[in-house]
Amino acid sequence: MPKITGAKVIVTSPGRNFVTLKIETDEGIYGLGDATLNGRELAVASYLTDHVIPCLIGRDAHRIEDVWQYLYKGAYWRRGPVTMSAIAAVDTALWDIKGKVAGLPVYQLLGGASREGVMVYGHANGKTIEETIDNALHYQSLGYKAIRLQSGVPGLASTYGVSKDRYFYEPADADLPTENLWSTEKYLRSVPPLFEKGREALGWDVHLLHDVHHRLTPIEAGRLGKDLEPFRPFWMEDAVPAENQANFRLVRQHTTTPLAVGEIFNSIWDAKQLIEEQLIDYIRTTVVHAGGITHLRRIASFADMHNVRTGSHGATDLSPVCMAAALHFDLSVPNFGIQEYMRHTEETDAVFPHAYSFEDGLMHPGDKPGLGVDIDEELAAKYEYKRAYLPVNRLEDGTMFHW
Ligand code: EZ4
Ligand code: CO
Repeated sequence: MPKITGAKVIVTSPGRNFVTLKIETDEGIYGLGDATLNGRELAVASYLTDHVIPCLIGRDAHRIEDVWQYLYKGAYWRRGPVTMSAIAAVDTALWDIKGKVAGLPVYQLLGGASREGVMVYGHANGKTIEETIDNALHYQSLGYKAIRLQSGVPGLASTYGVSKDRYFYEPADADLPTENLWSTEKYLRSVPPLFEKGREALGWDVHLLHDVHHRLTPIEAGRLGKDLEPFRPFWMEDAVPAENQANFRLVRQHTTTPLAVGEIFNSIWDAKQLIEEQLIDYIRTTVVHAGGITHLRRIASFADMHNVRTGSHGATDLSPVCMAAALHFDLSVPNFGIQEYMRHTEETDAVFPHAYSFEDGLMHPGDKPGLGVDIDEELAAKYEYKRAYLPVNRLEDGTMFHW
C-alpha cells in the first residue's frame, strides 16, 4: 500500500494564479490535485497547508473514499468553496496516485471509456455581434462542434464574457476588483439578434451556447429562454442565481430552452432540488470546486436518475490538472453532456505538461498512467503569486449587483 509521506502546496502564476497540491508516497509515486479558487487562492492554500496536510501523513493513499469522508465529516464544518476545493485537491491527487500504481489512466479505473472522445465547447466573444461571429467562425474552422456566443451589450462599456484579448478570456485581471455597469434591459435586447445572426453565419450543425452569468430574475430568464427558442441553443447557462433552487421552477415553466447551472456549486446539496425536480438539463459542477472526482461521480449518478447530464465548468482558472481530471471523468461517465474548454496560455501549458489533446472538436485525456499531467516545479517557482480579483457589477444607478 502506498503510504502518504508528505504533501505540499505549490502556488504559481504563469499568466494567472494556480494552486496545486502535490502528495508524495513512500513508493516514490506522487499525485497532483488542483486547488485553485479564483480570487481567493490563498485561503485554500492555507486550509490545505495548515489544516489538511497534517492529517494526511501516514495514511494509505489507496483509501480514497475513506480519506474523502474523513475530510468532509471529520472537519465538523461541512461544505463551502474553500473546504470543498481543498478536499477536491486531495481526492484528485489520490486518483492520480492510484492510476500510477495500477499503470492505468484514471478513466480506466472509473469503468473505462463510454465514448471515443469528449465534446467540448469553445468561447467566441467580441465587442459587437459581428466580432463575436467572426470569432465563432474561427472556432468552427478549428473543428469545434459547440461554441459559446457572448457579445458586448450596446450602451454598456463592458460585460461578462467579452475579453480584451481575441482568444484568451481572463476575467480576474485586477489588483482590486474592477467595477462594471449592468443593465438587464439593454442586455435582454442584445442576445436574440446575436443568436439570429449566429445561426445565419454558422448554420445549424454546430451547438450554440450562452452564459447569462446569474444576472436575471426567473421571469426575465423565462423571457430570454423563450426568445432564444427559435435558434435552438444547446443551453442557457446560469440564468438566475441558484441559492434559491426553487427559482428555476418559474424559468422552466416558461421555456423549453435547456438550462445549465452549477459552476459555483460545491456539493450535491446545492443541486438536490434542481435535479430531483428536473428543473435543469445540465449540471456544471467541476472536479476542483465540488469535492473532486469522488464527489462529482456521486452528483452524476444522482443526475442520471433524473435525465440530467453533465456539463462541467472548464474556464482558464481551472488548472490543467483539473482539466485532465475532468476529461477522465467525462470520458467514463454514462450521462456526459459536454465539457467547457478554454485554452490555457502557453506559459500555463509549459508549467503543467499534459497528455490530453484536442482533435476535431473532441478531447481525450490520453493513456498515461494516472491523470497524465505533471508540474514543472522549477518553472513554476519563476512565476510569483500576484493578487488578482474578479470584477464586481453595479446597476447604472450604483446598486450592487451580481457579477
Ligand atoms: O466566470 O471561471 O462559464 N464560465 C464562466 C467563467 C467564470 C470564471 C470564474 O472564475 O462563467 O468565466
Ligand atoms: Co459560466
